[in-house]
Amino acid sequence: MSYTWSELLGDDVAPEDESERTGFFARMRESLAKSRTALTAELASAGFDSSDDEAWERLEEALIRSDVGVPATAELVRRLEARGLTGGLEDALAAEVEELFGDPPTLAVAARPSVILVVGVNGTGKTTTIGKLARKLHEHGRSVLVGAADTFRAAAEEQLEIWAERAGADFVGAPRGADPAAVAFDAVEAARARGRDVAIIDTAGRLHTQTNLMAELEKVRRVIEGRVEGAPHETLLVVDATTGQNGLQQAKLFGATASVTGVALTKLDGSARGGVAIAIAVELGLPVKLVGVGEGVEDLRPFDAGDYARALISP
Ligand SMILES: Nc1nc2c(ncn2[C@@H]2O[C@H](COP(=O)(O)OP(=O)(O)OP(=O)(O)O)[C@@H](O)[C@H]2O)c(=O)[nH]1
Ligand SMILES: [Mg+2]
Repeated sequence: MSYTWSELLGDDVAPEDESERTGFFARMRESLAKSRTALTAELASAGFDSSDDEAWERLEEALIRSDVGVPATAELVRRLEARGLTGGLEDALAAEVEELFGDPPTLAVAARPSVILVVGVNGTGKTTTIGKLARKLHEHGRSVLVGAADTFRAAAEEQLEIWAERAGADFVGAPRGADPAAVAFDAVEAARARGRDVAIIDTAGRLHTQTNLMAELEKVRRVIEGRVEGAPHETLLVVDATTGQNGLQQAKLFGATASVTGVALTKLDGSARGGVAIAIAVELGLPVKLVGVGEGVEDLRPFDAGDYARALISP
């Protein structure tokens, strides 16, 4: 059974639309088809003989080609060898992949207001992910406010405002060119004054190498920290799965400078590099909390390691 929104948010009740879940799993399987083919086709056709060194090498190569990365690949192979393969390779591999992710993720939304800061490189899907998340939080009984601290890109504000409307969320914005930290301040302050449950702060896309923009992000964070105790409760890094190892590199650098608490992995659809989730979890120890498989509101879900492993590996 898939990990539910209620579980991610720490709710007691678990009302969950079954068709939404199975639909998402089907889309995730579809999304990971390219990665899965790269990973399993060769192995399945040749059959896997665990006494054959070349078979192990082929497995390693296939994992690395799917952007699982060298350290996580070595770890998976080590675990598979230790397990002593008796049944099929795919089932064993899927089980080990699931195992690697450890405990299922949670999203810290208990405090009122809880502040979620969303960061990442340009075009990875930050604003879209915020829109989808705001809508889900709303469906789960949370009052939400979104703040457009992306004052850099033309139309960024309108884009978020449209999502806020769809999600039944309050919206706080500012004219283009305004100080992002001032918008973050206003948004968090408004969420507090109005007693909203969750404030989500959108930020402009930036490269981890743009030191001035990283400093700006630091200022946004400091302002949030100063307004609400314990905030930001989450700093979500949005990573575009199609960028593979480059996405991993982003996560490494953002993780180090922006105190990231978790990753939202978007665009698994159309990526042959779906294995990057494993690299992020193993190499960085960062929990993948959300996955996106499309542009629609139902295309974002809590990360479920078992579903992911099956979608990535099982034929
Ligand atoms: N296929 C697919 N497209 C996505 C997904 N998530 C977001 N997108 C699309 O990616 C594009 C960029 O999304 P945005 O949400 O604007 O990205 P952003 O990170 O806010 O971009 P900047 O603010 O410019 O840095 C849009 O066309 C989205 O619809 C996903 O999971 N799958
Ligand atoms: Mg944006």
